Amino acid sequence: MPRFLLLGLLALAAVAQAAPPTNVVFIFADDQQADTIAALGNPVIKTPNLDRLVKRGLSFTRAYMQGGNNGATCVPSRAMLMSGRSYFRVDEKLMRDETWPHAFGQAGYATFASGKWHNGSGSVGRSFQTAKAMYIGGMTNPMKAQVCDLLPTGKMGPQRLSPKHLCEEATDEVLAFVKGQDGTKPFYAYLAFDGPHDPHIVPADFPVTYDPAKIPLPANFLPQHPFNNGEMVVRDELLLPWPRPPAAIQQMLADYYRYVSFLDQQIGRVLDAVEASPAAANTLIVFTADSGVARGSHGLIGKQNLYEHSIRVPLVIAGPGVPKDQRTDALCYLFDVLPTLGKVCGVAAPKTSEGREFTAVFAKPAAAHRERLFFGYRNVQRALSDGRWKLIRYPQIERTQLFDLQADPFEMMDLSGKPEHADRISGMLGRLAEEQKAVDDALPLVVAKPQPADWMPPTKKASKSGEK
Ligand SMILES: [Ca+2]
Repeated sequence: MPRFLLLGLLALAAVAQAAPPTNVVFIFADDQQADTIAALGNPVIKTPNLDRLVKRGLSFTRAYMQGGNNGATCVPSRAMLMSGRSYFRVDEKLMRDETWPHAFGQAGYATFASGKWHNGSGSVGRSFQTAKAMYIGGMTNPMKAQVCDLLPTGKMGPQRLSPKHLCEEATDEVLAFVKGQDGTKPFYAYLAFDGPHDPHIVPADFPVTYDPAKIPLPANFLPQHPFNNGEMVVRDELLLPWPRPPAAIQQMLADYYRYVSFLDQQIGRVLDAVEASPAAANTLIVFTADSGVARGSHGLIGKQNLYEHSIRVPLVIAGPGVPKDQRTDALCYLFDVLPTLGKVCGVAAPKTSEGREFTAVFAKPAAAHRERLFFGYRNVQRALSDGRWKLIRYPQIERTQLFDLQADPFEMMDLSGKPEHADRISGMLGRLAEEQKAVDDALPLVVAKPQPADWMPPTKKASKSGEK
């Protein structure tokens, strides 16, 4: 037998024996709180399709985004996700390091993206082979979004008005990509919604609505944050006046939940399409978000803080090798997710990725992942959590909060003044400084001249700063 024929037959035999490669469909929401999924315990919201995904997969109750360096926390969060780099080292424009989607492409995957991109138009083509209906900017009316496609040159093409709600249009494009796969290559599809970020606009005929009067205020609602956290008048905080009007919070939650339900409908279309495709058995589906957000909790509206409602994110993973209808409270960062998918899919990590893969949690949901998590927001907030004890430090005002998340998941009882916790606080501050040192975070935890912690709302409308 000629040698080339023999080699060809051997190669065919190897293909026939190997398990089919694993595809990925990655769905990414914008500012979606971790507790906005009905199946995970929210008694008000309607999310039948996320509930389906929860039943099919593993839900993470302690997945977090690590921080932000301005009001637009979308930007570092997405850069961390794509690159696997931590907040303190990530290049927000994604022009310096190789990204994980690029690594999937290098490993033979067909890679595709649609929807929101917030890391500069130059980096889409560094990450994905194909991209359609990409929205490059920060905040928009999703019914009037300017989108563009990636050209074969690797640059973004001209902008055009999205014919539908941005999230629906982006979903259409992902469905077309998934349906167009012929099985010759595994695929990696990324669908990034521009919601439920405000403004909370969905098509007028979307049938799911919520009665604001029936939406409970957050358990940790306050009319005003009790002290100056260093970011009191950023854009998001100016969405509602002080003291925060309870009825306005309820209306905001009603609109926000409606948006989540609209996204849930899009997610249902994706689940249906994958389930109906030849790739159904070998596709991982991931749902997560770039951050949470406050909706009246602690007197805050935005995500420019390190409370759980703002940094904890929903994370559900379903597919081959992942247990069904299970929960895990393993601690992880968002930037651990793509290293995990890389491990499952046999994709080698980019050299600069720092995330740690957590496939051990798939095998055993009770397994631990990270021992502790470290968070930062600008030069005004740092935090450390081991899952139970959480310390937030506000260096500029010489203030520390300590919460027992087990007894007080809503962070309502600051224990920092209790003498019995003095050793714990000094220990945690020491570990916080160690975490800072490891990533060259030079922010002093103690400043020479602290500012007053007291804060009064601005009397006239403050100038808007930051966005997204
Ligand atoms: Ca966001």
